[in-house]
Amino acid sequence: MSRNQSILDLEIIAAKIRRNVLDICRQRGGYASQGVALADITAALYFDELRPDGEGWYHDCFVLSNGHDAIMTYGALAETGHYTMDELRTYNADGSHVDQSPIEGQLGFEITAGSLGQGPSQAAGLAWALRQKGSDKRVYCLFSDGELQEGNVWEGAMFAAHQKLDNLVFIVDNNDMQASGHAADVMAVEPVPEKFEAFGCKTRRITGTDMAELLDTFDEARATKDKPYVMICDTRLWDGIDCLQKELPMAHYTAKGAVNWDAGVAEIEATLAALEEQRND
Ligand SMILES: Cc1ncc(C[n+]2csc(CCOP(=O)(O)OP(=O)(O)O)c2C)c(N)n1
Ligand SMILES: [Mg+2]
Repeated sequence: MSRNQSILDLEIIAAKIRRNVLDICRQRGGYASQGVALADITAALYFDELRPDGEGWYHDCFVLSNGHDAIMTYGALAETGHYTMDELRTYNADGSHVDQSPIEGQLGFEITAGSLGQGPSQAAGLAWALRQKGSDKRVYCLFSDGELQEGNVWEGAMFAAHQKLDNLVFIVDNNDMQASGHAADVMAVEPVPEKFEAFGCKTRRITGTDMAELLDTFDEARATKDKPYVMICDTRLWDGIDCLQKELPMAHYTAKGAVNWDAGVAEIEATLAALEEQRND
């Protein structure tokens, strides 16, 4: 399929999303490590995979299940122009409408997702309803490895496979991290692909940070018939900003004073400059 954006263009957008995430979170703290790690997935989704509806929004649906990862959506929707950075800098402030875990109806958010584990089944229901209505809309749902420990996720997978929902893509942020430590230590979730395969889904394990691989995976998902598709993305917190990954590798939540934000910004600015130079060559 011909792409809307080149790989390099998307990598530049991902770097800008990472920069936005730092800018937003450094004000009062936030879920910066996830937003940074998921920037490539977010760039691919909002700038290539989700089809525009011609009215300023998207024809396809993105369902965020792990509400705290809203920061990745905010970072991207600043680049699309749906939010301003001034607005987003109120993230985590009393009285701000830019919630850390948004509620249904806020621009960019299909469901209220603070209570984890609810997204996959709601996305499966949405995909089923759209198919019943004869719609060609596709549904993409991001959820986390921590959520894999919840039964509702597997009920959603079972339903989606039984209904042959090939308009549904699950994107798992398989970062081996949950609030209280490594998922492998708290309650192991692996082998993730084999589990979804056993439920009747088609799967592929990827890094989640390689743009060419991401685009190829979305292509494969679109070409898959009669099965839901599951992308298992082995991201690691802070992927794309090495100095912060070294400084605070396990940071489910990043407090305002926990990291050297200036160093992170300097590194992402350098990455962005190098990518832009490559584009101008
Ligand atoms: C049903 C439910 N149980 C517990 C929580 C508290 N909680 C918030 S984030 C989180 C960690 C979940 O793991 P994951 O989403 O993989 O964390 P991340 O990789 O983003 O750090 C937990 C347990 C919650 N929000 N909802
Ligand atoms: Mg996790």
